[in-house]
Amino acid sequence: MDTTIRETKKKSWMRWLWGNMGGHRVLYVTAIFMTIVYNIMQLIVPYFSGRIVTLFEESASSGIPLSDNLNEFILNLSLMVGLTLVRITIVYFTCMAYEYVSQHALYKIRNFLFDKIEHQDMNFYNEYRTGDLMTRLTGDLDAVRHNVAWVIKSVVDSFSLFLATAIYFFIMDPLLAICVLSITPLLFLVILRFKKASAEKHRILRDKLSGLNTDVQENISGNRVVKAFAREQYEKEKFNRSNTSYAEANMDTQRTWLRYFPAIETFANLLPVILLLAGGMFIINGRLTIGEYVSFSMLIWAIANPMRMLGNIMNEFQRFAAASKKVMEIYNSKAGIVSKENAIRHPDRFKGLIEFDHVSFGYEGGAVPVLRDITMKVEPGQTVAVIGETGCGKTSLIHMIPRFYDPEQGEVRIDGINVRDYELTDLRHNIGLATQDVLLYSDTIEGNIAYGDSSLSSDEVVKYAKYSAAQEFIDKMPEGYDTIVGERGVGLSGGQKQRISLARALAIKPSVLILDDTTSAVDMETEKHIRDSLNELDFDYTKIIIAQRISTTKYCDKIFVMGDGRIIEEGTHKELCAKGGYYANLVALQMGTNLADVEKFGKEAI
Ligand code: DUT
Ligand code: MG
Repeated sequence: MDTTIRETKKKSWMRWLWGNMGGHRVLYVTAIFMTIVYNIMQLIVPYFSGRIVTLFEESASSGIPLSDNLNEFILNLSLMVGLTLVRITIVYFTCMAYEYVSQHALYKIRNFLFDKIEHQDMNFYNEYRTGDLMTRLTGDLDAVRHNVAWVIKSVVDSFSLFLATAIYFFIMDPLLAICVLSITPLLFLVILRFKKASAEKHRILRDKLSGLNTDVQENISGNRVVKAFAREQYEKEKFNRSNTSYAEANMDTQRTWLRYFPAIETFANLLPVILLLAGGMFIINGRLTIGEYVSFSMLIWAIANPMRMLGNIMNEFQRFAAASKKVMEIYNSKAGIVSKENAIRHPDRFKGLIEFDHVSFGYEGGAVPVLRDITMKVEPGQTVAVIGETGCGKTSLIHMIPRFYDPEQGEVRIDGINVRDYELTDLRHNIGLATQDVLLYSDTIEGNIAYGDSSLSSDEVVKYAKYSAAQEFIDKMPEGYDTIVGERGVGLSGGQKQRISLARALAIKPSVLILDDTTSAVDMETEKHIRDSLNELDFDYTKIIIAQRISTTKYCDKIFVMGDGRIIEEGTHKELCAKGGYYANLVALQMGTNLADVEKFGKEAI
């Protein structure tokens, strides 16, 4: 894994969450404090019940009727009911506060993550699968929110209730308290062992879910390929395997919980038994009053429940731990390709001088270098072609200009300045790129063309559609420029998509236009139309065209022939024909003539 895109700084999850609660921290701390308060208030009912029973007991033993003590009875009862109402109100507002803070933190983290993902470089996208990233932004984030709203609250709940009750027990009768609390260390031991066992299970479960999501995502976006090869059954079985594996991981996680659950439950249930035994004996020997015993027995759940809950909390916490690790990895990641400090601002247009100076490059994890010592120069306003067999590195070459990747050696310069020195957005705003794989958004055709510049008027959209020979087919569509295309919209042909993508690249009035095989799917006549209209554009720009057809390259000012990551030939159409090398062979092949004729033509033409 590349260390350049990974920030090594490790923050604990607590500090990380705390950092994301900005603006709501006081509310969160208040909620935690109020959680402690309302848990202490849980002692109200048992306490007053005990006192009321003592009142009954005293009136029975002294022979004074309860009616004489009515005021005290009513006071105790009213306090019990009144304080309980106060407690319920506190519980209500506290729960709301947890929910509010957690939703805000989630909102903040989600926005931040989206921004992080948006600004990542190509290496990041090569490394992470879409389904996995989607899982991080949805399921994992929800586990994080659940931790803020529920897990942390439950921990505070359990510990404060347990502690308050334990203290209350000690005040009433230390010996009985020790009897009841004697089994708590055993329970903690069980929970610690459970924590160890469940952490790994949750990690596996989380990875299986991500695998499942990736399968679904790939099948939806690649459905055409599945259909073309009639591989539905195969994909169904593959998905079934992922699904089974996920279900099994879920079962396994549950089984781990169920293995420890009986022990936790048994210890928790032992408490009432101990209370009955010890309390009964203490009443018999007069150590405890009935009233105190009532308080004790009403509070036994307050000791047992937190213990029971602890297992559950630990389970949820492990789910959070597995998820937060994934979320924090993206959160703390750093894109390798960013604007450097004090980068040069260049909001204006470039003149368009492009130079490659001994550029070498290889993909991460790739065995061989893809670009080897490339040196080339494109003058402002020139139109140059890059041609070469498939896989020779043409796309990789042009990806160096908008800094999709940075060279390992050498540098790429625009107007004499290393592209690394420019502010990244300024650099990219100046480059119009029609990529080899056309991606259109689920938007109208107009929206797609105006993607790089939302302020574009409808007239301008039409103008660029005309330049890219898209106007005609758009006009024929039922809703014209308002037709929704892309994933959910009307389907377009490969050539139509290419033309919209060209219009989109032109619409930003780039000072450098790069066309990566953009006219490969359009017919010769349309290609000519595009070529002619590109010469009519009302702004100066440098054009780099990757093409396979001689009909495209022969009008260019210069042609660079690439082979195996190097520039193997360069010159004009005529010069290269005369040379009798790779290009001349290609001409002969595409024109249906022989090499000798091509060479002859070249030599005569020079
Ligand atoms: N390559 C990678 N990772 C990538 C992209 C490409 O390893 O993300 C490899 C594949 C190939 C080489 O780099 O061996 C050059 O690829 P490029 O896409 O630059 O080739 P091309 O000249 O544009 O080929 P085509 O004409 O098929 O578009
Ligand atoms: Mg390519």
